[in-house]
Amino acid sequence: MRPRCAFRPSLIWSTGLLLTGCSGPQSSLDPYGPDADTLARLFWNFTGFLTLVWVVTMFALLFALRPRPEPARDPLAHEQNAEHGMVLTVAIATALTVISIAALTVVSYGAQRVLFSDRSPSLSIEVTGHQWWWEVRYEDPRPSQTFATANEIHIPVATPVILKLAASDVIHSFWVPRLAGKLDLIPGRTNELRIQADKPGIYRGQCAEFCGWQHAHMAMLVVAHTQEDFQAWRAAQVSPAKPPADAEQKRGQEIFLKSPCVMCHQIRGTPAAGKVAPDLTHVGSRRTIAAATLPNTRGNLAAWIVDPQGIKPGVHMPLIKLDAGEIQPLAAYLEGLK
Ligand code: HEC
Ligand SMILES: [Cu+2]
Repeated sequence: MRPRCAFRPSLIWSTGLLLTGCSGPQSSLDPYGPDADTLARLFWNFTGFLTLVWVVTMFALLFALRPRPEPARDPLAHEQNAEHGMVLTVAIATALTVISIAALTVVSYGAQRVLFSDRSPSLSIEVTGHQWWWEVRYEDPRPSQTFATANEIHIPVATPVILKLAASDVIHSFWVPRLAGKLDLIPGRTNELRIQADKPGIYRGQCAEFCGWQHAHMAMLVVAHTQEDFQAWRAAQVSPAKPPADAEQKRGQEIFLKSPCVMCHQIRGTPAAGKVAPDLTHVGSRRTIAAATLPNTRGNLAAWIVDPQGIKPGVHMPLIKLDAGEIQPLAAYLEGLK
């Protein structure tokens, strides 16, 4: 079963879905996992309570502005009365403010406790932010079971997953609003974020910290599968790249292997072993390329190879001179790497 984009049929979020297509609404108010749920609830509790505060304040203001009778015969006594009333009002207002802020602090602390509680994760994934793509590495005690992919994080549903967030160049920020809160990726240290999806589906996220020119083109998809589908996906990804299926793909592979592509990109099962760019071993299995900038089609692969700088100006992939006849086989080969 291929996961579809998850959404709830409510008016606001369906409108968002129409606007954004299958990427779905990226809204933290449309939670699909326990931690995102805690955050959404925190937001609504704050909003509800502060609305109440606003209404009470407005009533108090109207009450204070009400028309009042002229001072009676004894102006001094009237003034004293008024002053007494004011001191009392200010005292009550101060006390209510302190109580409110303390209550909100307790509620917020409670949410933190839930977010940082121990729910022993069964899977941890290393996510490294690069200008401007996400490296996703599935570690395993057995080196043969370790593999990397890019811009697409696959997880099993209903399972807490720990993401070990790092950065290779500048600070990025990881945010998939429907699954969890936001956390920075900082060069030189590792931050841990727990995500969990309750339903199979595709959840879009993006970098949430300005990280340079193409920051806006640094998105990613989290794909949540049932346990069996996840194991099948993992088994497929662990395996080395498929050999070319026909003459055109074979020619594409030859072109790839004799081009500078191999300096940056890895395709396991071939001599290409570059480590500074997305692993292309199973690039054909991904839904998008260039950090969710383009749908992954043969046409877009060809367009990307012909002019990466036109699609993502400033991107760290140079324009490589290829003959016109070399583009099609190359794109066919990459598309075939399912
Ligand atoms: C100097 C290093 C470098 C070279 C050489 C290079 N690339 Fe890239 N390539 C990158 C980087 C970096 C990215 C990620 C760009 C981004 O999304 O910001 C990338 C992205 C890609 C992607 C999209 C992958 C994905 O999953 O998003 C494809 C396909 C690709 N390159 C193919 C090629 C081909 C084919 C060649 C040779 C003709 C090549 N690259 C040469 C650095 C390089
Ligand atoms: Cu960014």
